[in-house]
Amino acid sequence: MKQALLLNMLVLCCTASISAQEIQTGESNRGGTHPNVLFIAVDDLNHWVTHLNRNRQARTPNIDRLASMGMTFTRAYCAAPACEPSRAALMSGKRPWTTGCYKNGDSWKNHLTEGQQLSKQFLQAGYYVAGAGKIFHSDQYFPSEWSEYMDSRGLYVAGKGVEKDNGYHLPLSADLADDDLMDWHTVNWCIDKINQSREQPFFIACGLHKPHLPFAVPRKYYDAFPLNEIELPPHQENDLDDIPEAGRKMANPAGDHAKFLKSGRWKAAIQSYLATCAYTDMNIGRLLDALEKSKAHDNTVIVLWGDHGWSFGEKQHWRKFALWEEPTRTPLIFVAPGTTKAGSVCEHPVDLMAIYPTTCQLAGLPVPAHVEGTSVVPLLRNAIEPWSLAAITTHGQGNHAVRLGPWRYIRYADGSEELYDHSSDEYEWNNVANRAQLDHVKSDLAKYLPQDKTLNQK
Ligand SMILES: [Ca+2]
Ligand SMILES: [Ca+2]
Repeated sequence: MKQALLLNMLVLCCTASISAQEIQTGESNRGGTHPNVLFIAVDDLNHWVTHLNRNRQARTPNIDRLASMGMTFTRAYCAAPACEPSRAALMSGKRPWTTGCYKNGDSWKNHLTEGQQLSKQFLQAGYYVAGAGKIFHSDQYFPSEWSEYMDSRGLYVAGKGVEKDNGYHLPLSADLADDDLMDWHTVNWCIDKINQSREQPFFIACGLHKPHLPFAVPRKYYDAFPLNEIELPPHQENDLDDIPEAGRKMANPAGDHAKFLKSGRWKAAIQSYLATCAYTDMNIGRLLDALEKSKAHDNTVIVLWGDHGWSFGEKQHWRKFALWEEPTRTPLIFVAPGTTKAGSVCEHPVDLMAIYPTTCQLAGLPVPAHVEGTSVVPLLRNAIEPWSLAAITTHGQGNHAVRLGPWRYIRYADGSEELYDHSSDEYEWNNVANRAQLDHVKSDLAKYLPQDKTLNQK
């Protein structure tokens, strides 16, 4: 095993100028070149975590604990507001407009090149690379890109006895135990891998399925959020009036929103999401506790991300699948011993394309040429480092949002636009795209969109 590692590392040295003397194992390496990596992917976790202050009802002490160990990004955005394209972009390092994987159903394996994904980069460098749960859409993966992957047969993604499309609340007739959900076992499996003794450093990817629908978790998590205390998110009933047709179509007010107004269960849905996030937070806490007790505790880079945001009736929109702040923003936390300071906060907008190159750089690995994102290691060292890169989100061919400084600029495939100024409008209620004096802002932000004009049209 050691020989294979050294051989891999020597091959790597030719391209990355890493000397063989620098190769150390995950257990003994303190602040060395190749730390372990704990990579935590959370499905459908929006910015309702306590430390981001978007929703004061949120209770996520363990995610907040992780944030306090390193740097949290307060303005982190997905590359695409849906599971499949978001994860395909993040893990491949290539944007939707490069791969053509734009939406759920665009079978990601047909759009990516086997051998290019982030985990493979660590495998090639001699790491032990383990995956569990949902890293890519539908828990699929290329077996050649992992040392091993958790066998999830017999486990219940939605919860034992819960229908996959059960929706927004635990059925009144049912109850669940913590271990009736797959995430419990995913975390157990990852803890086992953290504690196994081996010569190489590890890259362990823990893909949690919650808080994705159905919002069904053990009843005790609901008890922490009494329904009569639940508050609706800030919203305006006429918010869509200044939004172009393409945006109103994405909002789809006649869909989920009309149903919730009719059923009167808007607050119940929010209660259920908060409860489901609390279950997820509990699992993340177990993972962190195990890491802290392990030999890897002081030499492990931790990255946590959600694959996109979630709307709860803002703009009469529900779920992801749109280009505004709520469906695109997600937690992003890096803990990197020797690089990040405990409790640091970065307010520059960044997108999740940064994860591939940043994780490689923190681990002392080369960043492959195909990777389109930019490493945020300079920001991890200094949160107020000048930063001129924008965060970009794409939803279907030709529809993009650009986030830079206080601005969000949306341009749809038909050329229609929205512009929001977060310095005075953090909920994006006032579309100022038609103000002539802001034309220069729109044209500055449009420069970040694909230069090939066919990619900006449908
Ligand atoms: Ca998702
Ligand atoms: Ca509006």
